Amino acid sequence: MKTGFDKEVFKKSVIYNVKSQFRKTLEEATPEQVYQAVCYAVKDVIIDEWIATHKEYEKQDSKTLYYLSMEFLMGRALGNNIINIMARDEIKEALDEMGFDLNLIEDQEPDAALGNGGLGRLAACFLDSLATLGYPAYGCGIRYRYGMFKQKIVDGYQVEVPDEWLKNGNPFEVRRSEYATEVKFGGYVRTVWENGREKFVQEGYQSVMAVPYDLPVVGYGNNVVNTLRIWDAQPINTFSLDAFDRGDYQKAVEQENLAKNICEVLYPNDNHYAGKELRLRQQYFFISASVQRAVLKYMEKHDDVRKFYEKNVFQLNDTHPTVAVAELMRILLDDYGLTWDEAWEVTTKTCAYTNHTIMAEALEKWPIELFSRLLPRIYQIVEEINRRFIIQIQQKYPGDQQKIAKMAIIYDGQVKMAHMAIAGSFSVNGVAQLHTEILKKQELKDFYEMMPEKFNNKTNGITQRRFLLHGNPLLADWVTSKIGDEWITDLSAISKLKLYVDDEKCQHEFMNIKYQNKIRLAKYIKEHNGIDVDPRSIFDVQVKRLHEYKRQLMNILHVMYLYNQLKDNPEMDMVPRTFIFGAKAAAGYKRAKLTIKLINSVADVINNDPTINGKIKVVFIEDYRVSNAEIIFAAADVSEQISTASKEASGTGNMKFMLNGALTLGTMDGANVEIVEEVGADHAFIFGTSSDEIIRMEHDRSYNPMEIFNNDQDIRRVLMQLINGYYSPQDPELFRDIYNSLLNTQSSDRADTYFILKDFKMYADAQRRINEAYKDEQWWARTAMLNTASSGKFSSDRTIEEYVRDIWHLEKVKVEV
Ligand code: F58
Repeated sequence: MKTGFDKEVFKKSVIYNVKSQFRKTLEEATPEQVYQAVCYAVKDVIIDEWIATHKEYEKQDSKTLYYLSMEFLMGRALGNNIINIMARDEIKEALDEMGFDLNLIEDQEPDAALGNGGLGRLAACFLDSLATLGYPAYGCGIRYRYGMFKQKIVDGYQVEVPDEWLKNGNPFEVRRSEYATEVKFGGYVRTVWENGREKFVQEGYQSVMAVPYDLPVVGYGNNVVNTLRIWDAQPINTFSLDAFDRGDYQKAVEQENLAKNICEVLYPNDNHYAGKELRLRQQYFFISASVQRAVLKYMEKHDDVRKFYEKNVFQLNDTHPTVAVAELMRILLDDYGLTWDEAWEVTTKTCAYTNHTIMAEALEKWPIELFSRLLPRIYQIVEEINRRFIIQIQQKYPGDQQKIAKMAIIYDGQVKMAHMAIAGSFSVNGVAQLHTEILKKQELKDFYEMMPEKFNNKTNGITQRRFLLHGNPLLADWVTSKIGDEWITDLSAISKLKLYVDDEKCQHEFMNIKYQNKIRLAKYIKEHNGIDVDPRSIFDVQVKRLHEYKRQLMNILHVMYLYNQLKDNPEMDMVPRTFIFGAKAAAGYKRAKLTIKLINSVADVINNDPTINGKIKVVFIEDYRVSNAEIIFAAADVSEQISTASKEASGTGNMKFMLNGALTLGTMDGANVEIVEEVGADHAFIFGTSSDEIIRMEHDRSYNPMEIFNNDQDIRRVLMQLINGYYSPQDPELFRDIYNSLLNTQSSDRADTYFILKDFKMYADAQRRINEAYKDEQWWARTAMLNTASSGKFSSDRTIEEYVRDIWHLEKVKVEV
């Protein structure tokens, strides 16, 4: 237990901050201002540890990880920071005494939503674990002015509202203008001869200043504070008379606009890449700045850049940061004069790549024209990397043109980022066992055959500090009262709960906590949706980004099917069920948005039908995000993880539900496979076509959903309701596109691309099994507890230790203050 927190000093600090920041007394201050003042008071505590941590890193000359990622989905900082400095109770008390409720103060904070979904949240969990385990690490990303849009539901439709998360400033950030770095775009490359050597100079370029803002990443109870460094873009010279005088008016305006645009907004696509020039600019912007800084920092204390990799490792979070391979090459070649072979050795010993998806539409490919125009020097380097890589392929597979076609970095007029990431890295990892196997056997088969030693698996994880300790305080306290608090920093210890799963009193306590959390969520739903839900009903939850492969459609079709059954047979024996959805659809993803409308339309009809006695309720929670996710996971009975097998690389929501005692209803996909392995097949509801079978049907195109439609009247009835106005009387054609997607072969797409009809009856059967199982209260309580008790593997602490052991080779640092 950490000591040294002084409640009285803290109170004075809050009062002082309200005064100095807002010229107000505590009584006059708005809740938002009190929130800010509390943050500044907490920051005071953090700052000393932050400084001490970096002093220690320097002293030990530790190897440093740079986790390069376009996305960090951090959520709120205050509550998490308070927990991690181990001052939650004291701060709660202090605020109580001052007449404030900590929960309400926390609610003032906007989520830092600098990410889309799983990939961005994984990065945030990793930072939490790295700090808690005491590993020297930076997160490097972009300080988007607008994060993930806020979702409003208007008349059942998603409306995107800009996320002005920085409107009132960010109390925890520190602007580090002393580390501002120039990043160059465009122009051309001139070759000059200097001391008998070819030199490459980029000329006629436009540039921006990258200015870093540092955010503290507080480790749990260990005085370690790491840094999330997010870069902002500023014009090199603000639009100035100077330039105007020199006739450079146009250039000055352009540079100003360039800087304004780069960090404006996060691209809100999940599992789909936007081939936009601005996106590539964003990528190069934060990578160039981060890599330049990393090299400069290293050279401050070392003299041989050839040994850079001994003290630094870059983890590429998907292909988005892959330009780091070429940027590091550029710096080593052009700024430090290394030979190609020397530079390549350093680069390939520094970079490691994580793959997060096998979805073809997520694989980044840039047209050569765009790439070479925007990054002329980088493109030259990529060409040379490609040339040499092709020679390697030819040596290994003489005369095999196919191999070159499939593996080249530049091919068909495009630069293929995944291929460059693999060629330029010493490690390539998938994010769950099944996913890694599919990479090796299917998607990246040729690469795996050529360089098997690079491939490895790192099953994802989540931080229990946010998703249990912070999100579910009732359960967290209960767990601690049973088995001590070791689980907070070593989740494997949570297995000690297994001792209690047969203890009836414990079962009651566990389910009572679940019930309290369901009341909390019901209250949230009432406040935000105006819908009454019964906390005694089964809370069946699917929250995640909206994507066809995740099959929210199958879920809502099943609700329609169940409703039909109930209408036919009102006496049907069924435990009341609340189907809860939460999902953002990419702004341009029409079918996903229509699915949201369908869910809301079905909800309207069912929730307002008095004849079913409230046996089914359907709720779509608006603006699903990290902060309300914490409340949702804590309250779930059933965790819907129903992706088409092979498509969900891992999933991480599945782990958050499990930790909070929900039972998984899922396909054998992603990390579900490992969840079932841990908890046992009898304690989850597994259904559906296997990934092997799906992959086989994709190849032989043998699947025909029309057969199912013709032979199954329940399914036919549900699908007909999509086009006969049952849920959209004013516009019967409204859901035609969804109907078509399941049955009609349009253009190149196969009908029912994601095998919804194929799996539907198996899904309905699994749902029936849940209905029966829930009636056995004791079985359910035991199984729910067993899920929590079996979730130890899914801590991001475990994941990070595996990355450290196999890839990063970092050393733990101890910090005393
Ligand atoms: C997700 N990918 C995977 N991508 O879908 C999920 O299975 C996995 O658990 C998670 O990564 C963490 O490994 C994902 O979230 C994106 O959001 C990208 C954003 C940028 C454009 C391409 C998709």
